Amino acid sequence: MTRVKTKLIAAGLAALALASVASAQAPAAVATTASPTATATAPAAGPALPTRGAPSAATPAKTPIPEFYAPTPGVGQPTADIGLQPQVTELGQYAAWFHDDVLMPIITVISLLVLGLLLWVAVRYNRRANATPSRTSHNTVIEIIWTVAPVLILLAIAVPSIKLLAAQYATPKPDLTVKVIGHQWYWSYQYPGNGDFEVVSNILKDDEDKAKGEPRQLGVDARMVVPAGAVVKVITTSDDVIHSFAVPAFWIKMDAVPGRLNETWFKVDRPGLYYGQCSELCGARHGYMPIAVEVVTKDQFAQWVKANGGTMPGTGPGAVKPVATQTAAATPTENATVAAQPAKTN
Ligand SMILES: [Cu+2]
Repeated sequence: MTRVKTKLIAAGLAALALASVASAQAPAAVATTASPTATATAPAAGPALPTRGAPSAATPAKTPIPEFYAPTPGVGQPTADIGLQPQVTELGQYAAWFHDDVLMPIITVISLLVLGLLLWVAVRYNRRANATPSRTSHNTVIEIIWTVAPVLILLAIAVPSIKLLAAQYATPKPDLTVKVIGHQWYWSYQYPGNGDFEVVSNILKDDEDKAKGEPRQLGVDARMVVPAGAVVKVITTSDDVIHSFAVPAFWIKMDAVPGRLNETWFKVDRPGLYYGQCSELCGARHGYMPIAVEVVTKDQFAQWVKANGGTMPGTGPGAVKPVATQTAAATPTENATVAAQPAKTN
């Protein structure tokens, strides 16, 4: 054990020494770059290094990508009020009711009851007020009450709670699937059913937010767009570390884990702009990868898909072509199998 300890201490000391060497060298490096010769050659040094998340800025869009809605104050973004954001999905409304009208009253009543009991005991049964205490050690009635009452309360909470949990994980037949990919530190959205185009979404600068009237640090250069009234299946995954895709007004939060596909869903009937944020600490710029989901009408959605170079299912050439090739390729094989089977069984 002592040998291991000594080794650990030695390793620690070595690391410290290395760190101090590195910090001592750092100012020297800065001084070199700041020297007049370096400054003079700097403009001819070559193209700037590409930054991660730059592709959206680098690829010029052919058609301007339309944006349909401005943010509504108090909806789909944080407010100064205590409590949940106004919910715009059915599940969110159920969850808000459960929180506000079931859990909060139960919690309040229990807290007040316990506080009352404590005060009662402290006042009525202290040494001065009750000099000769009772020797009671059992009381069947009270013991049954304090066992059964919590069980009933827990059951009353468990039923709506499990119902909500189950509904969150039971995606109805989706009208649209969006694959959400977390990156350090931006989001990208793929639309596999619409020609598989991808939207890369980066945070806006403060002055850009101001100019567009978007809440600070929540505006993005390319929004995730979905049609109103459609069941949207969201598949989350990640490019690097664990992120979490969360939009509070939709009551959704799903981890985006590298190498894994997670699933959640939402259906919003009211068109508008709703914001969220990455909700899993993912590194230095975790706080700067906002989510902006724009819920639009079906026509607006088709327009947006077209502007991104995608196709609507069943309309564009991209949608028809694979189906036709598939049928052509599949039919002879299927026929062959069907024809071969009776021969084999006989
Ligand atoms: Cu993140």
